[in-house]
Amino acid sequence: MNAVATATRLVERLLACGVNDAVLSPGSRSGPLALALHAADVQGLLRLHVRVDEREAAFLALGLAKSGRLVPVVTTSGTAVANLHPAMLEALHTGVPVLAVTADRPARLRGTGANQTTEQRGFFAGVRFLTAVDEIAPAHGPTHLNLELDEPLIEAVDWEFALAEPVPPPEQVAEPAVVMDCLADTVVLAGDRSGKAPRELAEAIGWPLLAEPTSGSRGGSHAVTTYRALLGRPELAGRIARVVSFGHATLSRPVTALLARADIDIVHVGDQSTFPVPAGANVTFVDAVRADGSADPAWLDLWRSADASAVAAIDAELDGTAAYDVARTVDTAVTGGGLLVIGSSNPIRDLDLVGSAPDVERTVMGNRGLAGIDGLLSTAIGAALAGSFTRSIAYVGDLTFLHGSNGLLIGPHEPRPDLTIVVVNDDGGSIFATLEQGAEDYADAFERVYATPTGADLAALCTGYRIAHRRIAPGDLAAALEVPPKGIEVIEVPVDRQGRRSLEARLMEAARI
Ligand SMILES: Cc1ncc(C[n+]2csc(CCOP(=O)(O)OP(=O)(O)O)c2C)c(N)n1
Repeated sequence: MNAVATATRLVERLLACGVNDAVLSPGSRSGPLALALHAADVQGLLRLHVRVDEREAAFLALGLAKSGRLVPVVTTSGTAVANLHPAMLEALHTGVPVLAVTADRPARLRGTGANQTTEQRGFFAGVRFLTAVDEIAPAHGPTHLNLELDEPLIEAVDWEFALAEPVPPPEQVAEPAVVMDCLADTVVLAGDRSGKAPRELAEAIGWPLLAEPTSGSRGGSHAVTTYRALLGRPELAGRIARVVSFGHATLSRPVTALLARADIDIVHVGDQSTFPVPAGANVTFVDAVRADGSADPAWLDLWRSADASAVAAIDAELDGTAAYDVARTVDTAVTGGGLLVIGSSNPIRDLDLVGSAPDVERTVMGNRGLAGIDGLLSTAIGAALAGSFTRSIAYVGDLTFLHGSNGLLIGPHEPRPDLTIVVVNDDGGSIFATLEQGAEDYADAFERVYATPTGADLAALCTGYRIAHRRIAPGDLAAALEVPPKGIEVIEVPVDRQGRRSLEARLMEAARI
C-alpha cells in the first residue's frame, strides 16, 4: 500500500476506534500522516493538536487520553520516537490508552546509515506493538504502531475518508465481586485512579476511608483527611484488622508501611502491578468487592474524632505557613465540575495532608504511575482540553514547571484550554528536605545535588512563550483564582523552602497526639 493510502486507512481506523483528538509532531517521513490528519481536522472529523516537542506531544496525548478515549500521537522517525518514552511509560503504568504512531523507513533501509533511521520496532518495552493499521483497537493501556512508509511520501490528493463500522471497546471479563463481611475493624484505602468504588464501599458498610487526592474517592463523610498522620497512632493503626485497598497508593510511607504489614488481612482490588510492596501470604488480589451488613459505628467514630483533633492540631501548627496555604487555597478553588491536575513532589503531599474531602463531583488527577515531575503542564493542558470543566487548575512546584515548560510551546493555530497553572516557587525541590537526605549530615552537599535551586526567571520564560504570568503573594492567591482565565495563565507564588523539614516533623507530631 502506498503512503497516502496507508495514511487514509489510518484516519479511517482511528475514527472507527472513537478517536476525537489526535496529536502530531512535524517531520518528513510522517508527512502523509500529517496531511491526512490535517484534512480530517478541516473536515471536522477530529481535532488536531500540533506540538514541536515530541516529549510534550506525548504528554498532551496522555492528558487527553485520561478521558478514557484512545488518543494517537504521531511522529517522524529517529530520536523523535525516543522522546515519546516518558509519557508511554506513564501510560503503561496507569493503563491510559495512548497510541504512539511512529513513521519508519522501509525495511530495506534498516541497519544502514540512512538518515534518521534506527531500530524502532518494539521500542517501548511492555507496550503492545503493532505494524498494521487494521490492528488498532480501543485499548486499556498504551499501544505502539510503527508504520513503514516508502517514497513517494506525499501526493496532491483530495483526502476522502470512508466511515467504517465502530471497533468495539475491549471486553473486560471481571470475576464476581467478593463479598466483605463487616466484622473485622477495617479501613478502606483509595490510591491513585481508584474511581468511586472505595467511597461507595466505605459509605455502604460504615468504614473509615483513607483516600489519596487523585483517587477519585476523596469526598464525603467517611473520608479521614489526616490519615497519613493518624496511621502513626498505635491506638488506631494497632487496631486495624483488615485493609481493603483500591488503586495505586504511592504517596506516603505510612500507607506503604500499612500495606507491608503481615499481621492483618489485606484485600487489594487489582494485582501486584498496583500494589506498592511485594505481596505476602496475607494479601488477596480480587477483581471487585461488595459490602455485606454494617460495621460497628464506634470504629468509624474513633477515626472521625481523631481526624477532627488532628485537623485542629495541624491548623494551629501551620498558622498561615505559605506552602500549605497555597495547597488549601487551590483545593478550595476547584469546586464541583472542576479539574485539578497536581504535580508530583510536595504539592500532592501537601494537599493530601491539609486538603479537604468535599462532597462534590470534581476531577483530580496527577501522573502517579511513575510519579515523574516531567510532562505535567502538557498533561494538564490535555486533560483540560478533553473535558468541559467549569474551572481547570494545575498545581505544581517550580522544578516540575521548569522541567515541563516546553509544554507552553503552543502555536497560534492550536486549541488552548482555559487553564490556570499555579506554581509554588520555592526555588528548588523542597521534598528532599523532608527525606533522609535532608538531615544535618548531608547539609554540605544538599543544596547543590538535591535541592537544585535554579534562580530561573519564570516571568521572562512565560513572556518568551507569550503566556500570561502573574507573581503574587500566597495571601493574594484566593482572590487571584476567583476569575477563570481566557486561555492559559501562570500564577507564580513565591514561598520559602527553609524550615520545611522541621515543619513537617512538627505537623506529624502535632497530629499524632
Ligand atoms: C522525571 C523525574 N526526574 C526526577 C524526579 C525526582 N524528583 C522528585 S521530586 C523532585 C523535585 C521537585 O521539585 P518541585 O517541583 O519544585 O517541587 P517541591 O519538591 O518543591 O515540592 C525531583 C527532582 C522525578 N520524580 N521525576
